[in-house]
Amino acid sequence: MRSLAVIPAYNESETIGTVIDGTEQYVDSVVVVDDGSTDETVRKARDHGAAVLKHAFNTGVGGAVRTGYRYAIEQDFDFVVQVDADGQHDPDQIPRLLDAATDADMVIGSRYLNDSYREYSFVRKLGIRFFTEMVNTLGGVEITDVTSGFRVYRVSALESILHHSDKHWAVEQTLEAAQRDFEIVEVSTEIPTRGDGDSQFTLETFVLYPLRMTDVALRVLLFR
Ligand SMILES: Nc1nc2c(ncn2[C@@H]2O[C@H](COP(=O)(O)OP(=O)(O)OP(=O)(O)O)[C@@H](O)[C@H]2O)c(=O)[nH]1
Ligand SMILES: [Mg+2]
Repeated sequence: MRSLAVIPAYNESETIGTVIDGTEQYVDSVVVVDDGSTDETVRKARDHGAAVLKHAFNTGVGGAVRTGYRYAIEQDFDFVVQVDADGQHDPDQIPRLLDAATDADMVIGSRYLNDSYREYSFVRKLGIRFFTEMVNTLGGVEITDVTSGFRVYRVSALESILHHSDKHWAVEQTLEAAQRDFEIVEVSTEIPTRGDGDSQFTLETFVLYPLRMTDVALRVLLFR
């Protein structure tokens, strides 16, 4: 069984090295998907021994992880471990996620199965709860943290759920998996709030979030 860590990264030069160092011990290969960074992210990733796939311009987290999934499919890996480059995901939890993947197609590291969700802002928590409920209701599953990016996938399952959205990938992908009756399990992982760098959540993202999510849900339900 070969595992590949996919690390989406956009201007994360402060943290990328530590994340790679922590991750590589638990997987067979590490690929950083550089999403058009303008800082030292690519050089640091290479210095720390990761393979780097570069987007010519910034696409958003969804676009970055999709590039990583395609690479995993092309290179015949069995499992993908998805880890953020900003240091919010503790690589030492990877073995627990991989263990859970023995009997599952998708493993989500949930901050709602411990107290770490409490650190997030009210609006952020509201968003997470809303979209988690949406996926649970529409997909007939019972998960607690649909927007978590700390995940493991069975690559054979990934092929049929490749999301289309560049920004709000998690809802689309998880709903698709739920509708196909893929086995989705969650593992409790502490996910502290971001330390360094800029978040994908800008004011614009917050305002457009509900519209984009509704769009994504309709697309999955009606057209896929
Ligand atoms: N901000 C941002 N991150 C990106 C982008 N493309 C890839 N990423 C990477 O995707 C991962 C998740 O992005 P984050 O901004 O940390 O999203 P988040 O963890 O949901 O939000 P925070 O809790 O505010 O950090 C990080 O490793 C980013 O470096 C992008 O266009 N914008
Ligand atoms: Mg983050």
